[in-house]
Amino acid sequence: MTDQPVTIEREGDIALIRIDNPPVNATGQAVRAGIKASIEELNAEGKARAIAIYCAGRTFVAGADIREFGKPMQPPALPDVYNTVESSEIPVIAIMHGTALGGGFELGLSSHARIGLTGLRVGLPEVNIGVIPGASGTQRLPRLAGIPFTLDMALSGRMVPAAEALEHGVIDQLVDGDPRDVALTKAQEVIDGTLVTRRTGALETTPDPEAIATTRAKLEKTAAHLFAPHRVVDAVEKSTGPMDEGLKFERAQFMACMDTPQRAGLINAFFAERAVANIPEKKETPREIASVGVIGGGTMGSGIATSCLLAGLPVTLVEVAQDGLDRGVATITKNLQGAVKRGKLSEAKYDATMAALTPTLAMEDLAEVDLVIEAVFENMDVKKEIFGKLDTICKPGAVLASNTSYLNVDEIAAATGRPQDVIGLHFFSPAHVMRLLEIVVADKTDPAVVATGFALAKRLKKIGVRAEVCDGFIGNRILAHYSKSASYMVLDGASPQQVDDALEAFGFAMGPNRVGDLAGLDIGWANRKRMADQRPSNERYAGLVSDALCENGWYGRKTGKGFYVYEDGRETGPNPALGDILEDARAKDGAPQRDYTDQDIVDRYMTAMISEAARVVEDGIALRPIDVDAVFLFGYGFPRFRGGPLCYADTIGAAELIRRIEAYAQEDAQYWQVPEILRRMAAEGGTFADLNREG
Ligand code: T1G
Repeated sequence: MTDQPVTIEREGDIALIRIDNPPVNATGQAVRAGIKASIEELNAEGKARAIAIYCAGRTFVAGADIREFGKPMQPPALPDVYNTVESSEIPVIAIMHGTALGGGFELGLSSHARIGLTGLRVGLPEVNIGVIPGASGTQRLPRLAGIPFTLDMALSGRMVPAAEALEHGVIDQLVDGDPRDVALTKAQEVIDGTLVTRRTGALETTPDPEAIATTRAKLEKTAAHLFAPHRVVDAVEKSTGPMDEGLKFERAQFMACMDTPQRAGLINAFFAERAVANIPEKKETPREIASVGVIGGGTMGSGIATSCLLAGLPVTLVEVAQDGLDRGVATITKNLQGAVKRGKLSEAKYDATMAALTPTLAMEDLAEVDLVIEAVFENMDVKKEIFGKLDTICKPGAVLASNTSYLNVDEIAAATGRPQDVIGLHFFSPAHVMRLLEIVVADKTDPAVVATGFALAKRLKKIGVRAEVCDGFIGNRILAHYSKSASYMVLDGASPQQVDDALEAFGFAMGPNRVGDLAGLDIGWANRKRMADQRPSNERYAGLVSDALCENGWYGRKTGKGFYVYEDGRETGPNPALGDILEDARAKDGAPQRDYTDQDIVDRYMTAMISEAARVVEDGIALRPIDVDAVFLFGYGFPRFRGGPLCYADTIGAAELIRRIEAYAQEDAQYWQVPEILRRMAAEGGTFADLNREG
């Protein structure tokens, strides 16, 4: 923050109000106070005949300062500032460039005319962070552009390109030029009378009860579990009445949203995406990655290759046999054609992107690539053999990465004479769609190679999260723990469908049994067999039901049956054989049967997830709680409005979490153990959010 983020520049009859508050000119307290004081000063002086507000830097005001959210608001409140702008006797125009979002767009709406610069995008993204436009957006935009367009903008949160904004009368002109130059020119036009100005508040909103009703009905289906979207509709509906009443109503709805855990969760999700880039190695210079080799043309390898090709990186795809190579190329082709359909890749670029793929059966063809990503099946011996060969083939300084999802990257690195060049790059399937990339740092990984992993994540438009080596790194280690709690509840008497439905009502896109059916129950089955000799003898076996399904060849969707039956890709109901399988498994397990409410299911499942997530932070596998939140938000379908497992943990509190774990431990002391970090938190009254601030 510069010491004077808002300054007045006087040029004859023109007054410019310049906002300079990097990085995005957010309306922090000093900016709010500066805008209000400047308008008041200029009106008191009575000399200027036109005022133009513009911003320094890469964008016009991009919104309120969301770092202030959840803290006591320091006056002046943004609505008061913008009422001062609108009621200025001297005409005020806004010169908007970059991304004029939220409170920034509302500053424009409160001005008496809006000039967009080429490349401008406007938006009301507040609903994405759990609130509603709180500084007149729901009252002024309908007056300019109507209720339907306002509902579209405020409920989608999308960025509207300048041409569309001009078409809807949201901006008055769209011009080229430097913000300050345009500010002077347009202010002069106001004085000359060639640029007409008007107060938005003086306009009337055209009522549209049908749009309101249709939108309400749609939100009941798509956003029943969310709070803010419904408040948007209520506030926009009020814009057909007197402005002061509408503004008061809007403020009340905004403050109600501010108090919700959903706002805290969505803000955490917003910052999680950015906080994870704050790593110890961030000052290191990444190695140049201009070409990539991918070993393995299976689901993961072809997904990774697709992701690199879409980022403009040439890829050499290596397989051991022609049929595997052909399958890989076919999958990549299908993925890229899908990208064209989804508008992620232009038709024109499709051919060039495909041409950047070099399929080969010779690993020697990787001699000159800057980065190799191994994506073969999860067998340590096979990986060691591959890395041993890469050591002899690849040029010095090439980064050698494994896409392993849980194996020890230190061991893989030890198979080479260059462990400093080895790193884990754990992609999530489908690799060209899922945004998460776990970047696994082995003991000897060079810090520059870690920075290279993060630079690659950015290039691939993924969210890189730093992880240390352990079985399953961050996400899969925690998943391996909490997924047992779901299996235990089924053995205790809950039906798989009740577990799934309860967790989907909590906000998960899919319950754990449906996820198992989707991914393939045989994967977990193989894992349990792999880990059998490492399983503690006193651990309650969680695989009885799933093993029985697999022994019948019921792996889930891919075999038409798993926990559920699938016909033409659609789930038609629970597997009819489940009754006998459950009876037999429960008899073998021997635990007393019990009834679970949906809340019990959520509490146990989330407490299990939180306890292992806490241990992952405690063990230093993840840098901070917010890194674990990012893993689950962007890799495991965790409900965004809850902010991530450890953000959600703060809504429960350490003391209550300990109480729950100790109560559950009465049934199974091996599985339910209180993490030390929770005990310290309870003793100090701390939260995971505190640890993020320390991290
Ligand atoms: N407040 C505080 N910091 C912000 C911020 C904001 N609104 N927006 C971005 N930053 C920080 C961000 O954390 C990062 O910090 C740096 O700026 C660059 O951001 C009353 C109540 C503007 C499109 O929701 O969509 O107005 O990590 O990495 O990719 O009705 O940031 O460098 O320390 O994202 O070029 C409404 C949110 C707020 C906009 C730029 N506005 N921001 O993207 O850079 S609520 C928003 C964005 C509101 C009113 C209501 C994007 C961007 P650091 P970045 P980018």
